[in-house]
Amino acid sequence: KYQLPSAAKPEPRDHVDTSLDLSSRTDVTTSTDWGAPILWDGMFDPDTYDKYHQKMGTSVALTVFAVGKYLEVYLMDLLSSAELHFMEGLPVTYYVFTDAPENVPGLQLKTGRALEIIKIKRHERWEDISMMRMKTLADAVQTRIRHGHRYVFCLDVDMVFAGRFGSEALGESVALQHSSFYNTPKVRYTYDRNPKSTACMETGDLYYHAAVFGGTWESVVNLTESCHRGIMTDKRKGVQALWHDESHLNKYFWLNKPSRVLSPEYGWNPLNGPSREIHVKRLLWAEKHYSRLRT
Ligand code: 2GW
Ligand code: MN
Repeated sequence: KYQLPSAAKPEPRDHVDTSLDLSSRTDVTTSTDWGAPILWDGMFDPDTYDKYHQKMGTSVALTVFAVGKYLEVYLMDLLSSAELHFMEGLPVTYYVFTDAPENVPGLQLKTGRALEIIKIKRHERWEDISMMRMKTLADAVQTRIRHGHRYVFCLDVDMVFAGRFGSEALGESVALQHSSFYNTPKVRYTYDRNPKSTACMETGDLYYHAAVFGGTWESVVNLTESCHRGIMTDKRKGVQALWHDESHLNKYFWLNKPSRVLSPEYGWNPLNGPSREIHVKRLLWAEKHYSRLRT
């Protein structure tokens, strides 16, 4: 049901890849075992990517789920910060999936940018709110997003942009290295280890954060459908993977190697404290307001 690892290769069509300088950073790992770049500040010239994608007419979709209290608590900060930092200079459509479209705040968008609201049902269990995003995304990308956008980025809503998150991040299949694990030994990675779950894995490459993933619309369909199949197989057996959709995402990227990996600059947890390797914070975890969210 999952594609074989051999099906994964670094994106060959993305000619601007040759403008990455993997040796410009010696303090961090800049490439994976299979040759995918891990993007760190200093490895690329932002203008090269912007000019290339402007010439190509690249258009990007950003999807986000804001169900229940997450709408009022997080959505506005994410979207307004995205206006400043996400794919600046390229056409972008935000797809907001929510159970309460009437509560989506009005927002003045820049030229070339649009917001679409898709009404969804609210799942009873919070694990399902998170996991069922995979199914909703698979459907939405195939029925509408793919017609207007070559690339899709799928984000958690509890995030805030703080620096450039630009066209250098675009690629065939894009994963984010989890900021809590980029410096830790593999044995500490919190993969699902339950043999009863389809997400189970004994070993892996990196630990990826499900808060950000993306790529071409075709690869996002492949990812979201594969993860959803795994989630549903588990459900039929009464099993739930340790970190829900994130466990399935890690299994997927183990079997289908990403062509591009984003360093933790693209998903930094401010509670991690200062780190010498992090020169730019591009996207931050927002604060967890548990008292407001889980009541
Ligand atoms: C989630 C947990 C508990 C209570 C409510 C919710 C909830 C999530 C909600 O009420 N409304 C809602 O819209 N969500 C959406 O699911 C929202 O987009 C949110 O960003 C996403 C994932 O939930 P979140 O951000 O609270 O979970 P994290 O930050 O611990 O996320 C990691 O682990 C998750 C699985 O447990 C996912 O894999 C997620 O992608 C990871 O970043
Ligand atoms: Mn989150």
